[in-house]
Amino acid sequence: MTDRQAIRRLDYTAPAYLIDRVDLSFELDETDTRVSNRLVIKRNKGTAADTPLVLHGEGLQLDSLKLDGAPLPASAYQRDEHSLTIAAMPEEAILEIVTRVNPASNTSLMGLYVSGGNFFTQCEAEGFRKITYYLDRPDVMAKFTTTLIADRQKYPVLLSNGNRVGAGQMDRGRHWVKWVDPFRKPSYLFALVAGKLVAMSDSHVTASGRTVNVEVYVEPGNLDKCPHAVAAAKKAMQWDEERFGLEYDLDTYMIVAVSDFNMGAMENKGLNIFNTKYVLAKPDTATDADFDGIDSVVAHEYFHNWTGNRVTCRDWFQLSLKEGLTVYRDQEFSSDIGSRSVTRIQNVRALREYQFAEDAGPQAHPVRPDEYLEINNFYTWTVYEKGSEVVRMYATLLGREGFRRGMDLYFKRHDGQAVTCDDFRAAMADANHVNLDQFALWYSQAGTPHLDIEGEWHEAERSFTLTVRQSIPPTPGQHDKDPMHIPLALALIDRRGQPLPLQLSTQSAGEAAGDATERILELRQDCERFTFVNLPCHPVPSLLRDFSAPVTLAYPYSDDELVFLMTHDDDAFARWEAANNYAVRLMCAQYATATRGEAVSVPEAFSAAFRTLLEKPELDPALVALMLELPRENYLLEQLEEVDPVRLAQVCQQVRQQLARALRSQLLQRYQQLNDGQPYHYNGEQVARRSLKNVCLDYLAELDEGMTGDLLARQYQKADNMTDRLAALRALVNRGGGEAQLADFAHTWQGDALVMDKWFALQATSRRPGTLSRVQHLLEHPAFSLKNPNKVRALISAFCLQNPLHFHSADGYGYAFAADRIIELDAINPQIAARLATCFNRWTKVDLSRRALMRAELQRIKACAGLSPDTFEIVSKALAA
Ligand code: B3K
Ligand code: ZN
Repeated sequence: MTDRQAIRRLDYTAPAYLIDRVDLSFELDETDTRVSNRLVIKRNKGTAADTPLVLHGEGLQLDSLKLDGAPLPASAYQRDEHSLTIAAMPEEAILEIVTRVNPASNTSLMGLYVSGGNFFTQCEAEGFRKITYYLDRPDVMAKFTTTLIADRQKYPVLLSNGNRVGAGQMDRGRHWVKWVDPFRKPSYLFALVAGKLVAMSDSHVTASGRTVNVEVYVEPGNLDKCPHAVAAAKKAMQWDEERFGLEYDLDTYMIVAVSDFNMGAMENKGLNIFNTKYVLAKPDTATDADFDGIDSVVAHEYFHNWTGNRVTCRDWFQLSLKEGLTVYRDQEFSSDIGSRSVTRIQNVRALREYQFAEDAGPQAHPVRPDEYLEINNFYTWTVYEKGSEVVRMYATLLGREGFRRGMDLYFKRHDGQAVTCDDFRAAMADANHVNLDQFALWYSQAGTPHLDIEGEWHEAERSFTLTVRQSIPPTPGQHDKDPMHIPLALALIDRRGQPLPLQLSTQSAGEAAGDATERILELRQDCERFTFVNLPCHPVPSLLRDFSAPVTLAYPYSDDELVFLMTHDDDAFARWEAANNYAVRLMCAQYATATRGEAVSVPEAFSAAFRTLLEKPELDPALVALMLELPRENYLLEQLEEVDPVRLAQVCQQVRQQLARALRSQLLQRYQQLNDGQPYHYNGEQVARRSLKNVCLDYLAELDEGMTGDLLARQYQKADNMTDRLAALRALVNRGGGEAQLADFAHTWQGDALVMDKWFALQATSRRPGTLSRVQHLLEHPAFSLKNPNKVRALISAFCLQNPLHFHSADGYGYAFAADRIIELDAINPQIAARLATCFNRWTKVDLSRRALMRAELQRIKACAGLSPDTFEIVSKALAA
């Protein structure tokens, strides 16, 4: 049990006191760091004079406390586990607080901690209170000055936010560096780094002609893995100037890589701290997906400088204000520097696999949540990815220029402020003189809206009527929902694949009609009808083009219509979607077949559709690869009820095997064409070719033939890059072999933590028998550590969240393993434990005997004494399902 009270959005009140300036001084020591904190505090307007000052603080040893220069007697203040309260405060005061912390013992990786002998901080959301007493809330924005004092030899590099204004030598072999951040910021954006680091530097000249230094700091020996991150930062700077007119505002933009980090990266003002996974890369250690990931995370953190830092959140319920918007911006960046359609499909696929499941399960919450026990549990797929879809819908409704007008107004109104999602919506509405009141429901209603659509052809009138019904499923705490404002992009396609000019029956002669072949229908009611007139023939509708809204959609397409759309639709997303729908339909049907005890059998029409894709070399190989990749088990599980996940995984494999047999010669031919021996380059064309080549390889690996074994072994051995090597190794291991290659891989890469993460993950997600005992064994491997979040994600989370076949083993051992690890991790790092605990979220989806097993494990976790609020919140919500 936890004693924590839920925090509610509607209880928000403005801060009673504000902080104008903060002067921090750190005497860094691994086990005993001294933090001196001088605050210029003033009472906020409207605060009664007798209101006490309550500062946040956790795990701090208090050395001294002075108010306006005079030591405060113990009777003048109170302390408890979470706060320091001073009863009598003048209207304005200078408070000097000296505290001590032990960074070496901090395994939560929040606040100040040590990793690899260096110091790092992580303050978002509420980590600053583990460094010093403070008003640790985002609507208190202050100017920070930071002086770092440390041993010169052990910590030659001393970094903090803003500009470096001074440095010098001190007694006992120490040195100091002073930093001033000219911009007001909330405490969650504070950062310091100290240690033995080296930097790769470059510069960017902004549109207005200022030179900005770009510096990427890593541990010595890693400089050769920095160029991609440096280039990504420069591209992001250029892009934000061109697309949004936003320039960087300090002289130096710093990125520091650290291997112990709870998430991907953190946008601290001027000093972004990154998980090494999103910085370090070269072709023989990083896959194409890793390079993509670096581009998008570097861009994301850089973009936060405006959307998050210059304009920040009033309170943590508004988290999507910065996260949804910044994800939208990084997705647009990736679309512009790479392939727009591939980026969109990948983003939508991830949204549907993870966010839709979250929205349908016990942790469902609105994009702007209403309450939380632990805010760190709300850095979710809903706040980030659904939030980004909400931002994308503004752009869809208002057009690119309209969206830009809204952004310009948002910055004009709110630069330097802490604001709300409603402020953002108001800027979009006001800049475009439109009413977005109903659109507010996207922030307050949880659950994925569903559109049920029917089409009717009227031969005599040559018109086509679409009837669209919307509904939103109930979610925890929200039963009845109101209809939402949903942009539905559509086209009507004739039998030759030509999109037809769209004319609505309601359209007046004066309205711009003409030859537009795509329209955005703005849905606002439970049920609406749209009739398109003057059509030459009965069309096939292409619906929700480019995934214009985060909804599920049902339209009674025939199999033939799906095949038609997957080859003819002019919208790449819609083509992929047709292929995906067809595959989901096939696999759910085959699962039902298997459940009846009958044999799985892939109809020839389905193989034929895939064959066509393989036989057209003119198609974009990246899109073909995405269309050939079958929907994953976790996604299919969401489409079914009372599932036996092991049977589902077996059906998926049988479907893959049958497809591989039916398409053997086309797969082999395409593989050979694409395996052209070109030296590795990370560029769009090569990435696309490699993706299709490795999808072909993966299918071929299903064939029980010596030929495929040789092919895999050869690709593993000959590869000049990690993408190809890892693809071959994964397939070898899935076939139950690859022992020699696994050993070779570990031997080669034992000194590279990120590459070893791939080695762990590959074994944890393997479908070969005995995977759980292998994973248990690997917990003892010298390269594994429960204290390192990347390792936990690679081995434990990968097994529990991405290996349904073994996690859901009928004996319940997978569930017991997960629960044991969650309990163990909770004492080390509650955030990581809580994240892992989401592997039990969908326990009501599986069959009754598994349900009982999962539920029992959830109860076992919940009953543990001293459980963190993080894990408690996730587990108790799961049990309430
Ligand atoms: N804002 C950080 C996430 C902080 C997570 C705190 N538990 C990274 C990002 O979204 O850019
Ligand atoms: Zn972010």
